[in-house]
Amino acid sequence: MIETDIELLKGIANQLRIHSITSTTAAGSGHPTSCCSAADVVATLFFGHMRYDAKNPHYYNNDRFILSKGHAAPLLYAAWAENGFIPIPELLKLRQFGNDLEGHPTPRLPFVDVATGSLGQGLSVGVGMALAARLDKLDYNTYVLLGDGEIAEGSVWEAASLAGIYKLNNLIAIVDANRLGQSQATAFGHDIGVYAKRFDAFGWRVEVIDGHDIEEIVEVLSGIGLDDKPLVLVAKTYKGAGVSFLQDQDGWHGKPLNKEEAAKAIAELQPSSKSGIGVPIPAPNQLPAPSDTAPAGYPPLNYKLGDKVATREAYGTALVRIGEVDQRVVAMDGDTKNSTYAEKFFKKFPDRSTECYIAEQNLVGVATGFGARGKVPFASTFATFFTRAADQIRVAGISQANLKLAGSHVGVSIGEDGPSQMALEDMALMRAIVGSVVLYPSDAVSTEKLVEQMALAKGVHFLRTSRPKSPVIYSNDEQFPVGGAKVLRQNAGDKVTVVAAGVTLHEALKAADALKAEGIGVTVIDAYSIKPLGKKEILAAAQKTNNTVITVEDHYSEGGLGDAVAGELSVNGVKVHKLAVVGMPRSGKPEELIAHFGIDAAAIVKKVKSL
Ligand SMILES: Cc1ncc(C[n+]2csc(CCOP(=O)(O)OP(=O)(O)O)c2C)c(N)n1
Ligand SMILES: [Mg+2]
Repeated sequence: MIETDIELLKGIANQLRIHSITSTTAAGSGHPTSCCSAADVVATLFFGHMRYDAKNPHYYNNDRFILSKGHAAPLLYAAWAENGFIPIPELLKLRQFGNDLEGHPTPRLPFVDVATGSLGQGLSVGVGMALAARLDKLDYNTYVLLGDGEIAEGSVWEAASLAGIYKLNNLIAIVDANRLGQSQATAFGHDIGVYAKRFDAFGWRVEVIDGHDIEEIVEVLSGIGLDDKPLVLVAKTYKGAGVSFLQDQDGWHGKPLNKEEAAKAIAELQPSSKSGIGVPIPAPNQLPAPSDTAPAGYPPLNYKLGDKVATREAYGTALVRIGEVDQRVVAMDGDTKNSTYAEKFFKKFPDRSTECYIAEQNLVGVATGFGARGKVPFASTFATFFTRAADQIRVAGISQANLKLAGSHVGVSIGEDGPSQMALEDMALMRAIVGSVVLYPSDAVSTEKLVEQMALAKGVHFLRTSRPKSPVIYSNDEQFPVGGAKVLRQNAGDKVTVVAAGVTLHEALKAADALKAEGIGVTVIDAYSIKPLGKKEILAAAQKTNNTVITVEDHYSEGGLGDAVAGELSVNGVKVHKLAVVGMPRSGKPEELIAHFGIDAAAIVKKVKSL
């Protein structure tokens, strides 16, 4: 037990304020006043309360800290400088090109687990981390610092709800209730009882405190884990606290001080500032490390050619098969697990499964949190509902998160449920995510093999699965390297190359058979890897068919397979004719709909003939 020195913490808080001001003044931009309001909380957490190895931010049993209000990045950097991790002069390189002290935190920095700054996402990640700690029987806590303006985001309440449901008493939220947002006061200003009531209703233990009273902060933090609820500190603070001409003033959000103002502010803070260097930081407990090794291999597949299996079902089967040999694999779903078939995993491995209920932004954030703790998280729902979490997925890309998304029920081929359930924009979204991999299998074998690779590789992966059953067309030992494509039909004299994936691949094969009977040869390619695209295979085939390609996809014509092929191969002179869903979809039988939208075998035959 390290004795708490209140005066020292007050001094460190002022030192953090000074760094926040000097670094943003040097950068000429940033959010010094947002740092000042939270400085007392951060000083208390980092210099005596949190248990962590400041030399090894990745240590698996370190307490985690998520700066959900990421614009206060200079404050976070100041804490990691005062604890000795960052050389203090480095702080003056804030926001400079080539320096990792970016405007908002990113995991380029070893003490940042996930990128923040798109407000409203940190608490979801914290829920994932708190669940991971529980699963791994580790005793680290997860602390999430939020702004009062920030908690207007619905995703915050999705996370708050799940934390309450799962009684995450290893999760601590701190709301920096400084009354102000960016352009004006928050809706509730300093009427912070409103926040207290809300968190209480979501199943949290609530402590309303003076966020500048270190004694009080220390006191309430000592109550962590005493009951079975997550804890929130609703901290009444002042934006710009500690500097007379900034404190509680509107109009200072996101503004650095000029040199004279900075000097004036520092003159006020300096006399009572203290260095954190050398202040003892409580060590984390030494507990057994969680399993972090990838399996040497996977149990074999056992499909028969022609078996009718939906790719969504093969996904569930695959998850169980890889989960058997890989303890890192965890699954979560948004109350669709009987449709996505994640329920197979949920039944087999309940401890490694998290029902996130119907809250897709939080679903993705929770998965990102698990990924940041070394798990291989597979999150599933209807593909179209992942588009609700577009921003979380985008930020996962920036975080270089290890995130596996499986979206089912894609395209018009879901049939009767109608347009609101059909994913027709998902490939466009997922392809645009930085560093993403987009996979679109057409049969059970390719699905299973692609899920294996998703588990083994790092990064954001999206698997697009279909509702209808389709025949197994590959043998159990076929390999599907990411970035490849399969040439399924090819003969000398073929007139055109048809590139398809998922349900339309089967239509392309039917079309090829029909055309063959009429003496017209076409090459058929399975583009199971949409990003990276199997460019080499497609180009080689196209060059043998007069550089003419037809793409067929159960997706809108914008941003999907056709655009991927055209975008990659136009420089090679390949002409791409797109068959895709155009116009407003509606309910109907899958066969009716793929015929109506011109992506079935008959439409392919017609297009080939027209060329
Ligand atoms: C999702 C999202 N919307 C808008 C912004 C722009 N923005 C950055 S900070 C901010 C105000 C935040 O207010 P608050 O959460 O109270 O933080 P404070 O600076 O007061 O601590 C806004 C609107 C953002 N970063 N993310
Ligand atoms: Mg605020």
